[in-house]
Order: sequence, then C-alpha cells, then structure tokens
Amino acid sequence: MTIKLYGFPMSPNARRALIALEETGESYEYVTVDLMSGGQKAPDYLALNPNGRVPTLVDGDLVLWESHAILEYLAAKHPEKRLGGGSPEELAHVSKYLFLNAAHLGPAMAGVFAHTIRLPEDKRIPTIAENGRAEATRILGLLERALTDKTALVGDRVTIADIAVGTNVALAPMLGFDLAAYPNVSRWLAELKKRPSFVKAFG
Ligand SMILES: N[C@@H](CCC(=O)N[C@@H](CS)C(=O)NCC(=O)O)C(=O)O
Repeated sequence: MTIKLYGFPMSPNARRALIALEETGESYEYVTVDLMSGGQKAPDYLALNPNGRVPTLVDGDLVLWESHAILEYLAAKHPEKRLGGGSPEELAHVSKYLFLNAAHLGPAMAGVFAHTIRLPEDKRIPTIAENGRAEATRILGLLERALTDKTALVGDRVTIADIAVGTNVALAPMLGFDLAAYPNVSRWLAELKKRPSFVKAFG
C-alpha cells in the first residue's frame, strides 16, 4: 500500500516530512490538508491525527503524527540511507537537534510568523514576536558555532537533524532574520537547498 503524507505546502513541519520521504526514495501520495479552510479540524482528519495539525504519515497500519517522529521512523525504516546517527553517540546528537528544533526553534519561529504575518493585526501580540525573535536569534548563534568547519550538524553527512533544523532556518529570511550574519549557517543551508528533496519541498 502506498504511503500517504498529509501536509500543507507552506508548512515547515510538513515540509520536513516530505523531504525525509524524498530522501528515502519511497513512493508516496501527498494529500493536501487545507489549513486555510480548517481541513486540519475536519472529523476525517482528526480521526487520523487527534492533534489536528499537519503532517501525518500513514504507512500501512502505522498512522504517525509529529514531524520529528516521522523523521525518526523514516530514518529507522531506511538504515541504508544513513539519515539517522551511525553510532549511539551520533544518534543521541541527532536526537538533541530534533528536540532543540521541536521545543525551541520551531515554536520561536512560529511565534514570529503568527504575530508578524499570519494573524490579523488586531490579534498580534508584539511581545510574542519579540520573544520568538530573541530565542531564534540565540539558537542561530549556537548553530553558527556548531557548524564551524562542518558540513552537517552531526557527523559528516546530512541526517534528519539537518532536515529538521534546515526547514525552519530556511524560513528565517522571510521572517526578517539576516542570515549573512551567520556565514556557517548560510553555507550549510545553501548546500541543503541544492538537494532535490529540498528543491521539491520549497520549489
Ligand atoms: N509539533 C508539530 C507541529 C505541527 C504544526 O504546528 N503544524 C501546523 C502547520 S506548520 C498546523 O498544522 N497548524 C494548524 C493549526 O494549528 O490549526 C509537528 O512537528 O508536527
């Protein structure tokens, strides 16, 4: 049975699942959940994902939501692609970046996006945007240092850590961050964006 990925083209969370699928070479069907018209809260979709968000992956009997869990599943399903860590230490470092992204960078950038672009002006709370910007700036700084003399966040090849963090960092310029201030991050992101999987997700 063909894998189904439920997502929305502009969603960084759905994009990272799509990129991981592309990297595995799996064939899959992309099902658009229209976030603009509330498709994520439709009963059929909530039956798959009670959290009412994208993405959701359906692979046979497995129904999986939370983008970072989807990344870990796809990496584990395709060990030959070496998208996860190659040793217990690498696995732990990959996991560290997934948590950093899910708990800190993602919510910070989502706060900036919601309170400068997405919400109607009368619903925007400037403090949320400011706090998100400060948090994302701090994390960009730590990524800059982590990527000194390195081509990937963990080891020397692209893993789901780069896919996870890269899909958020790619949105930074749109949110007003100047990535020129982070040359290592810029170099790393430029290489990621050349990969066919990223071209497909952002194209
Ligand atoms: N932690 C979740 C976040 C998912 C998420 O927030 N997705 C957004 C799109 S980027 C969404 O579906 N928003 C719709 C809503 O909040 O109603 C993940 O990584 O999958």
